[in-house]
Amino acid sequence: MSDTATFTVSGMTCGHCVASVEEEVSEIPGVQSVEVDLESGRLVVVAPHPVDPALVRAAVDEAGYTLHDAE
Ligand code: 9UX
Repeated sequence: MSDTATFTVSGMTCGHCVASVEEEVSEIPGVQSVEVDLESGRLVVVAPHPVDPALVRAAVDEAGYTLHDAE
């Protein structure tokens, strides 16, 4: 079993931005996979249990971008 959470990230403009977000979010304990789509800003986080959105927000902040709830 796993939980998938989807968010939107704003401020990314290049592949390095995407890599930074993926790296930071991947460091959240328990996270199994992270996918970021540059064009849409879609961030998909998969973990065994729901990840605290505050942790995702902090990780995205750390990378230098802004997290929004998925639309
Ligand atoms: Mo380069 Mo992407 O500064 O922000 S990593 S455009």
